[in-house]
Amino acid sequence: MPTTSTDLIAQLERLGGEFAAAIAPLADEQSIRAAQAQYLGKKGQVSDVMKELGRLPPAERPLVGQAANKVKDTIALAVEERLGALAAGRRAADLARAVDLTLPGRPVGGGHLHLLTQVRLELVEIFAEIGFAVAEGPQVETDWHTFEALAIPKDHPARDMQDTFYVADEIVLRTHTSPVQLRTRQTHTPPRRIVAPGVVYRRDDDATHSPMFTQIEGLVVDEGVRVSDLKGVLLHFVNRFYARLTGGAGLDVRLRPSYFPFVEPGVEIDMSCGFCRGAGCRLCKGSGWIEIGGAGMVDPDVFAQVGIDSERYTGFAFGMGIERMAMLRHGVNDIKYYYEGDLRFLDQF
Ligand code: FA5
Repeated sequence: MPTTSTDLIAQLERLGGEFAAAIAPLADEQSIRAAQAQYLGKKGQVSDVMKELGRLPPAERPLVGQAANKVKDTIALAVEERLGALAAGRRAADLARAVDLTLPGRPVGGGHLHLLTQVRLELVEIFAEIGFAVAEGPQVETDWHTFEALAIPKDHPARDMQDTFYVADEIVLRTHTSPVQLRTRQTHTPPRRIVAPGVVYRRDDDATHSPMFTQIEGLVVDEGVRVSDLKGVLLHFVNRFYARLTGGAGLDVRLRPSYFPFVEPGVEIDMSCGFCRGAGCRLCKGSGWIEIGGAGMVDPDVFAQVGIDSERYTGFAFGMGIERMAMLRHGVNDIKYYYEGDLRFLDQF
């Protein structure tokens, strides 16, 4: 008997009707997709019916094509509905599972501030207690602010002490926080007391030196500021910062003549060793003193650079390494521990 379009349409409609029943017992996506392929795939039952299309008079073919499209839609819809029903079933089962609301919660491991951040905030607080405000400056800095205006011209040997990363011709990664002194003096008239904590960069790398580290700069400009004021501020600082280590026993500060081009006189700051109370130990190399930074009275020429009257105003500045201060207080023996992100180290603080 010749195939008619009515036969083919009936077969297609039957397939569409069968499909939903065929997948009703299937309980996972993989078998549902396999069933879908059995109907709609290249060798599937719908394709088998469509192979007969060629035997029909051309005028009847579009009707069968339409019926085939309808079947495909019916099957796709049935797949979607079945998968949706399975997902809803899973959700309901999850919700139905007994939940004991009285059980204590699982502890969530909280983070905390990095040791260097903790120390930086603490330093700022200690200086704030005696009237210092916080100032900031850019890490990518001009050569002028970093060196020239601090009396360190291009051929000055002091540039060798701070091996520099250059970003462009006259632009550097600041090698110290001292440029913030200048920026503050440019924007604020005296009297002024600031601390400037921040990241600095040098071509340096060993157990106590890192190419990126943090310093805290201090600057006081006022009438009648003297070296004894500098020493008083430093004494306040070391005794507050290291109090936990020394159990409150007083630490001393010693200013040793040194050279920084932008201060006169320049000094190296030493504090008495908190570990051996000055008796001499491995940490202080037997000397009883530990170096913590540089300082000095601001050179009148440097004041002149930013238009401050050095007949009327005097000032002091200091700069200390934050990593080094934290190493001393917390017994950290390699500067790299700060930057490696190892939780076994970080979680101790
Ligand atoms: C200076 O940087 C001067 N700007 C300090 C200063 C400020 C002097 C104001 C006078 C007036 P110095 O290069 O010594 O000085 O560095 C200060 C401190 O930074 C050092 O004592 C040390 O604690 C720390 N430091 C220096 N280089 C490194 C480094 N590569 N890694 C870690 N800490 C460092």
